[in-house]
Parts: sequence; C-alpha cells; structure tokens
Amino acid sequence: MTVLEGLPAPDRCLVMGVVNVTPDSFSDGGKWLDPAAAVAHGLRLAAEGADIIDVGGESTRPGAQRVDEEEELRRIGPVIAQLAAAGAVVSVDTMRAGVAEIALGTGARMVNDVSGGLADPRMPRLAAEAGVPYVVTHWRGYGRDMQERAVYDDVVREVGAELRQRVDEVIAAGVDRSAIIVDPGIGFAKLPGHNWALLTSLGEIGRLGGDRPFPVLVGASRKSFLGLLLAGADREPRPAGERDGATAAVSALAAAAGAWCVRVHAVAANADAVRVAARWAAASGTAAPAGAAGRASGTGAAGPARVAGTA
Ligand code: PMM
Repeated sequence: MTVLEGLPAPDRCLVMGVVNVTPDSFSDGGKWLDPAAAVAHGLRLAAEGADIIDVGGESTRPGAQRVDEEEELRRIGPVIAQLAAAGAVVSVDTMRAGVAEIALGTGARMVNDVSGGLADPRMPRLAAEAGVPYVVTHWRGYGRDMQERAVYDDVVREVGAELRQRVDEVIAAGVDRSAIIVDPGIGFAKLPGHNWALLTSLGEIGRLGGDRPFPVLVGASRKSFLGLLLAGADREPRPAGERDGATAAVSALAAAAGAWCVRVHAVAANADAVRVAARWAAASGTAAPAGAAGRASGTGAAGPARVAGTA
C-alpha cells in the first residue's frame, strides 16, 4: 500500500477545496476567519464535491506579511478538528512543522507545504515520521518579495530542477517516495508567462527529469494571471471573485493533461470540470483517468504517455 492510498481514489483528478482562515488571502481574505463560518464553508465544499479540504491560516499571496505560529494555530486548530470529526479529508496548508504536527494530531491527513520544506527544515522529517502525503511546491521565498525572484531563462526546466532538488532532500529526510506530490507553485515567484508555460508542461513537471512520475497538484484558482487574461477593454484585471469560469477551464485542461489534483476555491464548477475531463479521456480511448493511474502504479499520475508527451 502506498501512502496516497489513504486518500480518496476516484477514477479522475481530485478536487481540493480551499478554506483560508485568514484576514488577508487575495480572493477570500476575512470571509472564513470565524471558526464556525470556516467549518460551515469546508462542509459546504465537501458537499459540493471536494475530495480534500485544504485549511490554511497564513496568506501566501505576493506582498503578504508572516503571521506568528501561535496565531496560525489559533486560526486553524478548531477548524481542522471539526472538519475531520465530521468526516472530511483535511489537508493542512502550512510552512511550519510545529503547526503541521498539531494539525495532524487534530485530524488532518496530509501536509501541503507551499515552501517544499524550505521555510522550515523540520517539515520533511515530520512528514516522514507521520507517514502522510506531502505536497512539495516550487517556491523561491516568502510572499513579501517573492515576485522579485520571478526570473527564469527556461522556467519549465528550472522549476523542474529546483523541485527535483527539493524532492531529493525530502526523500533523504525519510519521506517515502510514494507520499510525495509535486506542485509547480503557480503564482509563487512566477509571472503570467511562467504560469502558462508550467501549466502546459505538467507532464514534464511530474516526471522531474526521471521516468517515474509524481502526482501533480495544480493551484491556479483565481490567481492574478487569470485576472490579467480576462481584463476588459480598460485593461483592469478581472476581480478575483469573477475568475471561477477561467479556473474551471484550467482544471479541465490540467485534468486532461494528467494532473492528480486541482486546488480550488469554487468547488462545484471544478468538480464538474474534472468529471468532464475524465469522461473525455475515457471516450477518447487513449487516456487512463489520472487518479486511477497514480493509484495503480503507486508512483504518481503525471498522466498517460500520450498526454505527457504533449505537455
Ligand atoms: N496557492 C495558495 C495557497 N496554497 N498550495 C498549493 N499546494 N499550491 C498552490 O498553488 C497554493 C497553495 C495561494 O492561494 P490562496 O491564497 O487562494 O489560498
């Protein structure tokens, strides 16, 4: 049994619903700061079709200031406990091992570390000891100045190489290979062109230069490159709350390209989108559903060869 077998395993790309218990996240900051509101929101997302509920207490948006550990825990502890008690599969979105440890003790089943173990070097060891799925995201620094680091000659190659190094270090810290999910870190030290290049290269990101692909998680929901894409004649970016149609389109395409999971704010439309992608792949007769492929091989689901080759 691989570590990911502890998670839901439908024959399609998974949907992770976002619950940001923060005052300052870019698209929903302040909406779910009250624990009861956050729990109700998480349960609503689960009812709408989220396979996993990702709970975070620190905003990672460009320009965000850090929150201290005590406050982060105060925000998410009760929310995770109640969602887990209600039967939801909960992931904790944190860069701190101390927070992850308490979250896992409270019922979270997965660690989503947007720094890929760079922010807190104790994190990989904790994930190893807990034996839980661990999302390793491409990251170049904290939100306050990360966009200054969005400098690449070949973004797909460089993000792949930097992620490969993170993955190697995480494995060296004891994390089982089958517990690792990779994430290109859409919007983290990336300009819009970088995001599009990575989204259209998910197969390459999953393979990370090797033959055995890792499952790939994509977090593009409502991000500013979509606002820019949808800007009107006045060139004003489309507001974050009006980017869900574009997000669902990205989810369908990412799922068709073999993504293992999409992390989204508006679950219903994205849950539909990944189902369309799975049915499309089945009807085309050439592509296995991503989630099933990852599960069967135990090595991940960067997608079938046909799709990966075009990525
Ligand atoms: N993006 C955000 C937060 N957590 N986690 C992963 N694995 N990947 C992401 O792209 C990601 C993340 C920022 O978005 P939010 O503020 O809307 O949650």
